[in-house]
Formats: sequence, C-alpha cells, structure tokens
Amino acid sequence: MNIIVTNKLAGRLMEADGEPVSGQQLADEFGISRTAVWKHIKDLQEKGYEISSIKKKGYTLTGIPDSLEAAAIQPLLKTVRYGKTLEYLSSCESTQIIAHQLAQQLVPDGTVVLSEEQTAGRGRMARKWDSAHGKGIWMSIILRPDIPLQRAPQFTLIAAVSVVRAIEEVTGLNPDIKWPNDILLNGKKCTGILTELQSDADGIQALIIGIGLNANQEMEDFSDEVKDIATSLKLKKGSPVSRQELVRSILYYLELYTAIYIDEGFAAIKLMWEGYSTTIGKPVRARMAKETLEGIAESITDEGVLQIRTPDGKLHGIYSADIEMKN
Ligand code: BT5
Repeated sequence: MNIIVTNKLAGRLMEADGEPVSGQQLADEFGISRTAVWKHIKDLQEKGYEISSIKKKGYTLTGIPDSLEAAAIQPLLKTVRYGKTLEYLSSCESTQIIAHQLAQQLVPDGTVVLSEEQTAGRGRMARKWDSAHGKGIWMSIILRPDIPLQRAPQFTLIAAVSVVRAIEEVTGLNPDIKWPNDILLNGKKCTGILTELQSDADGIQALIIGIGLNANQEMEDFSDEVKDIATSLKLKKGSPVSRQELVRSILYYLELYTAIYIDEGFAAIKLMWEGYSTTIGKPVRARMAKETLEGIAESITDEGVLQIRTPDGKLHGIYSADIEMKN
C-alpha cells in the first residue's frame, strides 16, 4: 500500500469538509481502482481516521486522530512554504537536534520537525523542557532568512507574536508575552521559544526556532519542577484544544510575519509585540549570567533589545536574561 497515496486520500477527504466523496470519483482522481480506494480507506480507519461509507454517496470523514503527522497537518495548511516539508517522529531527544542535522542537509526554508514526545527537550542555557507524550506541540522550524547575524534574536519576538496570534485564533484565549521568550496565561508559562542558529563566514545558514507549547496537559502531566510555574491551554480553557489547528495557525502567522519583517523591517512586528507584552512599563528584575539589574522595563529597541532604566537614571540594553516581574 502506497503511503503517499493514503495520505493524499486523507487530505482529499479533509478538504471535502464533511461532504461525501464517491469511491468512483476518488478512483478516477487518483488513477487507481475502487478496490484500491477501499484498501486505502481501511488503512486510514486502522490509523484512527473515522470514515463512514454510505451506499451510493461515498466516503465521509467524520474524525481524525490527534496526531501531528504530515498527513494530518499538511492538507489544510494555508502556507506557501512553511510546513511543506515536515519530519514527524513519535519520540526523539529534542526536535532541535533533528532540525540542526536537517539544516546541514540543505533542506528548504520552512522545514518543520514535530515530535509527540521529547526525552531531552531543552530550554535556554541547557535547561530542561518538559515534553509529555502527545500533550503538547514540540516543534522546530528551520528558516533561512537573508539577514545579518545580529538580527537573529528578533526572530524570537516574531515567533512569540505568531504563537500568540495562533492561540487567540484557535482557542479564543488571550495570552501575553514576557520578554524575550515566554508566553503566559495568568502569569503561568504555556509556551517557551528557543532560537538557535547555524552560521559561517557568509552569515546565517539557518535559524532553528524551537517552540514548546503546552496544549492539553493536566496538572499531573507536568513534572514537580514546573508544576507551580506552568500551565496548558486546556487547563485555562477547560476543554481540549486542537494541536493540529494550532500547528497550522502558528506556521501561517510565522510565514506571514516573517514576510512582513523581510519587506518592511522590524517596526510592524515590534508594534504587535508591544501590544502583547506584559513586560514594558513595569518594574522588573533581570537576571543575567554575571549580574542582576532592577529597574523599569521601558521599551524594546528595533533590534529587540530590552531597555531597562535603573533608579540612578541610566538606561541599560539587555540582550538575554530571565525577567522577573516585581510588584
Ligand atoms: C524556553 O527556555 O522557554 C525555551 C523552550 C523551548 C522548547 C522547545 S520544544 C521544541 C524544541 N525542542 C527543544 O528541545 N526545545 C524546543 P527557558 O526560557 O530557558 O525556560 C526553561 C524553563 O522553563 C525551565 O527551566 C523550567 O523552569 C520551565 N519549563 C520547563 N518545561 C516547561 C513546560 N513544559 N512548560 C512551562 N515551563 C517549563
């Protein structure tokens, strides 16, 4: 059984949006026999696709499995490039590791790696990232923007705005952003973003944008280390959310905002980012590798650098830190 045909057939039924498609029509469109169509349908049903078959009318798709495999994501993707190449794994150490390997093999801009689980998911500075099986979105996206090296951190902010827009669109929830890479619901972290890069003398070869989004975890799915600081969209909303729609929507907005950024620069993104930010205008404590600063987070610069004014009136540019909000 040809898996590509099976997947395309799943996509065809998804696009029919609940309308029946006859076996003969599918046979004609795919250039296969009706018996072969029936075999592909059986295959899909075994994988968890709910397909009803009504005599004289045809096959209707009534439910798809909660999986992030390409067959479930790609048919309804609204992007031009992002997600069109998609590597899906049921488990891996970290999607960042796989994405770094793929980036060296010259895969296209917008290639996506998704895994149902990570056994060594990571945050910044080699911190651990909790990645329960089937509950979240553990995704790395390979981008190849033609920008100078020092502009790479702006992509953390572009990704953050894209994820917030996607969460709003798919779930109706209204998260906010804590500089630079946390997305919060009621002060608890539901998403973290990790931007890494591969570069050489010619500049950036690849940006690897890692997105860890807590979608459908219950409290007991979190480890003791993060129980008090983490939340999921399901916990906040009170009902499960569609990981497939979220992935599609994140990729849609990431592609759109990257295009706007490349055409018009960072200003438009910065405006959106400021609208979602909980950090700007607030008293904060910024913990960096070598020092800690306290002051008011005044703004971000066009490079995405956080500006903190300390009580002595000095303005400090912060490139990377952990921010605590002070009351
Ligand atoms: C981040 O780091 O927030 C970036 C996380 C990026 C994860 C994605 S998943 C796909 C891709 N593959 C990877 O291996 N990584 C990326 P940072 O700001 O350093 O925050 C890390 C801290 O967040 C940890 O030290 C914990 O305190 C907390 N944390 C860990 N897991 C969490 C979770 N699932 N939800 C909320 N907080 C968590």
